[in-house]
Amino acid sequence: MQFFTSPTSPFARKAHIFLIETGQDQGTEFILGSGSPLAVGQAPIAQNPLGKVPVLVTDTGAALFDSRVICRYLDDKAQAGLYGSETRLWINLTLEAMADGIMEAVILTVYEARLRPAALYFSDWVEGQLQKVERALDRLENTHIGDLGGDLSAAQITIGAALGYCDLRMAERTWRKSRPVLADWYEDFSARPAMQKTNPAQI
Ligand SMILES: N[C@@H](CCC(=O)N[C@@H](CS)C(=O)NCC(=O)O)C(=O)O
Repeated sequence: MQFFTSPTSPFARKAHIFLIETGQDQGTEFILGSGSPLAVGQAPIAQNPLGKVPVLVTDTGAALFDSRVICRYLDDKAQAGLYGSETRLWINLTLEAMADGIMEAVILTVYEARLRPAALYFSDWVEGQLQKVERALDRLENTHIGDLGGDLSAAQITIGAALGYCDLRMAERTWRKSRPVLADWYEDFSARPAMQKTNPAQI
């Protein structure tokens, strides 16, 4: 398989953790490729016309995106059961959607600061994106810690990748301060070798 990735992309990190945790990283070719809406750069546009990473090209040549499709594929291929069934399935999918939403909101603030001309920087809009993140983190702290327990799951991996991205891009918001239970959970989860190996601070 080929995996198009970028070291700082939280979506790519999520899929990379799935690759490692399902034992499919060995033998997979990792190809760096990222761009932005303003400059395609090394983005894998031949494989994904949207120009986004991650993309997984399977052994039969199918280009899979986005990260949710890739993660489901890897789970299915390895029969890893990371999504579970019945009630667990819907919890895992919902928490994956919440994690993706956190990542999307933070990325939008990064693009706003990096790509938009300074004179057009829209601070209220940025704050609105960060409020989405704050609300989602509160929901995790107050409602979903129980859902993050037990055997390794898609919910754990995706929330782990999202919290890692909060540390990378919005550290000044000190998300741990009012969320001690989530912070403890994340500290434990971060010790997993797959989290360590994909930590953007160490790549
Ligand atoms: N929904 C997509 C989001 C992927 C995404 O936004 N990737 C970013 C990097 S974190 C990207 O490649 N952006 C380039 C662009 O928007 O042109 C997924 O889950 O994979």
